[in-house]
Amino acid sequence: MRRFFSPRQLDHAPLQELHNGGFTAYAESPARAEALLTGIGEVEAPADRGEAAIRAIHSADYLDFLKTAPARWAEAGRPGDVIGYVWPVVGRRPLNLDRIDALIGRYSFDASTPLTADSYDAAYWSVQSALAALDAVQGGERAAFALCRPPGHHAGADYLGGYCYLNAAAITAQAARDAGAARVAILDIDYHHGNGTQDIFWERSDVFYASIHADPATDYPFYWGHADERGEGAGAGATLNLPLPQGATLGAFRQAQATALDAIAAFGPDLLIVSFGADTWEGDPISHFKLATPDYAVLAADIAARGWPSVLLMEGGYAVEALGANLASFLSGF
Ligand code: OKP
Ligand code: ZN
Repeated sequence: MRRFFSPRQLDHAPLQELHNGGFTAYAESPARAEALLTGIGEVEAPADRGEAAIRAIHSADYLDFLKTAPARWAEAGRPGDVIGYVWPVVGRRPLNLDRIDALIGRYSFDASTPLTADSYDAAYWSVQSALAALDAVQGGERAAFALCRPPGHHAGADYLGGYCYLNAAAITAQAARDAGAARVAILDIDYHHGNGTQDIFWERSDVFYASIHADPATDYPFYWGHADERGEGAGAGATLNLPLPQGATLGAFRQAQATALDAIAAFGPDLLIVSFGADTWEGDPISHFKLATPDYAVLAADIAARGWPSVLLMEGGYAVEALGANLASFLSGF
């Protein structure tokens, strides 16, 4: 299987994040990518396909914010990376404020996602890796993998959060639509709900979003991913959330994935995009499912058995020592 990654994705390296009330070392580290690479050997660097596909999903003002906020932060005399401390309450007017602290609140939803001078560029190349994988599949490959890092599924059209800045899965789905795929499905099997992807396609019937994740009653991102969220308007029924309790093992996960795959089959996609997270692994430091390394091959085989052309994208996974083996297991099963 062809695999894509750009070394420029390593440049993004926030120092710390706000985690459970204190600052800790940033979990979404460049070391993650290095570890994932050990599991898959040689990778291809993606070509530069430009920003148009990104602009098809993310708003112009948000992209401008991502590029300019680090300089504004420095101009304001702030040390370290851009990080917010005030957020608008839902329903507040989106005032056109100018101060950097107001802007980061407007364009983010948490304090665990610092923005650095290198973040946009690294996220841009993460997206280019995804678009290269899409090109490979459109060129006739059965499946292709992109080592997306930073990840993307928490980023919305105009907000960052959850270590995510640009939503590679959403951008890839839209790029596939624009290239002629009538119906695209996204299967999200990261431990966390992909709130950004859900928001982006919430009212659309042409992109089906199915996610298996930790119950938001107990886990981040809390405000999205409950089972009764099914989409609205034209998108009613085109979102499927399958939350599982902490402690879930392969049996429950595999059954939920079969339910998701059946729903996707009923939808009838021309292309499948998989948001794959290895943070469902039993030893993950910030997550609470109990999948074992060989389980990923089983889950991947179940997906592959459906026969859809598939673009596989990396999302989370924070047990650095196990990432290579878990990714290798997943890709071997496919
Ligand atoms: C990103 B991905 C909990 C802090 C949570 C954010 C987690 C983002 C996960 N105290 N920090 O879905 O793997
Ligand atoms: Zn995750």
